[in-house]
Amino acid sequence: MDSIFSGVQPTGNLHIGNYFGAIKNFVEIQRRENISKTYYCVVDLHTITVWQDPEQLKKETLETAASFIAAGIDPKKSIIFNQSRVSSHAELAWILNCICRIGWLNRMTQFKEKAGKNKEKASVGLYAYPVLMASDILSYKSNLVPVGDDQKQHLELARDIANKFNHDYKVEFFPEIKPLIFGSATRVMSLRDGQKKMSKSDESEFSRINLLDDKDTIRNKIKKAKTDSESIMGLEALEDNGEFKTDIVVQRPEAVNLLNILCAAENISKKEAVSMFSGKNFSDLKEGLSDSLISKIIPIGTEMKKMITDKKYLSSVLNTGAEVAEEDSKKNLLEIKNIIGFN
Ligand code: AQP
Repeated sequence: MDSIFSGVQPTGNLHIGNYFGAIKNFVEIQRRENISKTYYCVVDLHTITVWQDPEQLKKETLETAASFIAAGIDPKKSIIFNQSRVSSHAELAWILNCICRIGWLNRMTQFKEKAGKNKEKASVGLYAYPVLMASDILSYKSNLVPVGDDQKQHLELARDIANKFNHDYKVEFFPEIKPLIFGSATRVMSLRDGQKKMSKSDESEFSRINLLDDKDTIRNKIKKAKTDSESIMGLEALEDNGEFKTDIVVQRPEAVNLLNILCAAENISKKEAVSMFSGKNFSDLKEGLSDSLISKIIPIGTEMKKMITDKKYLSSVLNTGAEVAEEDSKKNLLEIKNIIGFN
C-alpha cells in the first residue's frame, strides 16, 4: 500500500501553479485505490526560513488549509494539519541532518536561487530546508509525493537521505521515495516571463493568477499576459508523444505556457488545445483561457473566501489532523530512535 505526503507553504498568494501543479493532484490521488493514508500538510516550519509576520502567518495557515478543502480534499479521507503542531518533523530533521552530506545540500539549486547573492546572510534553515522536507515525508514512511516539477531535486535528495539511513544502519526501514509529477501543468510559468516559474513571491501581481482573484482580475491578467508576434502554432509544434517540441518551448515559451494552462484547466491534451486555436490570434486563446479559468478557479476561490470566515471549522480540521499525524509519526520516530541506539 502506498502512503502519500505533500505540503504547501502558508506564504500567501496561492496561485494556479500551486493548484494545477500540486493541489489538484492531491485531490485526484485521494480517490485512488491502494493508498493507505494521505497526509496533506501546511508546512509552516518551512515558511519561517524567511522572516514572517506572526499574525500574517496565522492567517495564511488557515487560508492554505481552506484552499485544500475548497479544492476538494476531504478532511474525512485525508489528514490535513500544520507541520509545527507535530514535533516529530523537527526532531527527525535533526537526525536526518546527521545523515545528509553538506555536498548534497550544496547542489540544491533552489537555495542558490532563493538566497541569491546574499548567501552569507541567508538563514541556516533556508539551507537545511530540503532535509526538513525529507523529514516531513519520512515521518510517515510515505513513499509517494505529489509535487510540481520544481521539487524534483529536493525529492531526489530525500530519497538519497532515506537510502543512506537504511545503508548506514543496515536496515530496510524507509521506503523508496518517488515523486508524483503529473498533469499538463507541472511547471506553470509566469504570465510576464515564460522563462520564469509562476511564484507567490514574484513582485508583479500580473505574473500570476491567484486562487482568490475575481473574474475581472483573471480576465485582465490574462489579457495583459506576455505573448509573441506570431499566431498560435499548429500540430507540427508537437512531438509524436504529444508534448511540445523543445525548440518550440525555447522559442515560444509564453505561447506554450498559455496552452499548457488551458490543458490543465480543461483536462484536455496538448493536441486538442493546439487544434482548437491553431492559426488563430492570441486574443482568441486568451478569451478561451479566461473563460476556462473563471469556470474552474472562481468556485474554489469563492469556497475559500466562505471557509476563511469560519475559523472555528478550519481550526477543528487542523486539530484533528494534528492528533492523527502526531500519533502516526511518534510510532515511527520511536522505531527510528531504537534503530539509532537511543535509550
Ligand atoms: N509554478 C508552479 N507550477 C507548478 N507547480 C508549482 N508549485 C509551486 N509553484 C508551481 C508547487 O506547489 C506546491 C507548493 O509549493 P510551496 O508552497 O511549497 O512553495 P514554492 O514551490 O516555493 O512555491 P512558489 O509559488 O514558487 O513560492 P515562492 O515564491 O515562495 O518560491 C509544490 O508542490 C510546488 O512544486
